[in-house]
Amino acid sequence: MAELIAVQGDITTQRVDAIVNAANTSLLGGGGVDGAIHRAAGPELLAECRKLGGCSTGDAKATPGFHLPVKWVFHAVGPVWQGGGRDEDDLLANCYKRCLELAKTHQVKTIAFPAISTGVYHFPPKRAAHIAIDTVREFVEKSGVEVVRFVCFNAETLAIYEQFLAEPPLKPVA
Ligand code: AR6
Repeated sequence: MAELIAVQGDITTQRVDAIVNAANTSLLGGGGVDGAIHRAAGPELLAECRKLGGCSTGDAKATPGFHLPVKWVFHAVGPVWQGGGRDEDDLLANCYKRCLELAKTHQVKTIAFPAISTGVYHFPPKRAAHIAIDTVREFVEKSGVEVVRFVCFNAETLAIYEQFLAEPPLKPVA
């Protein structure tokens, strides 16, 4: 059984095989997690991202971690919250699913996720945490990932994740 844990901290200092970036469709950097990851990885990351030709919302693409203490960065593009009627839930879930598929491809055993879309994209944090945890629970075993770390930037987000992780899964875990 994979271990799912929540911690408070900065995703750029996590020592895991892969960290996930909350990117935008250009994949050319931004603020928040994206800015922090690009600063810590160095300019090689932007050069590599330029080769990827952008990324659709709900999808994710992999690059090396360069100066980060990780082998991989999975750049996921979460949806901008527009009230919930624009397929935002499914697009957010797909980010987590795609990252676990990339983890399988690259034989990643430990991965850290930020709370995708809950910053400047304004996805409601509790709703986003439920989707993150449910989706990871659904796909983690087939991905081969052994440890999933949800990295929360503040104590409020950590409290939400800790509460939801303590609840039994809605769907039985395969
Ligand atoms: N480590 C972990 N979590 C962080 C960090 C960090 N270093 N910095 C911020 N957070 P956001 P989004 C939290 O805005 O909503 C960028 O400009 C933050 O508190 O980074 O998906 C991209 O280029 C929040 O809970 O991502 C896109 O244009 C969460 O990470 C856009 O923002 C996500 O906040 C993506 O917006």
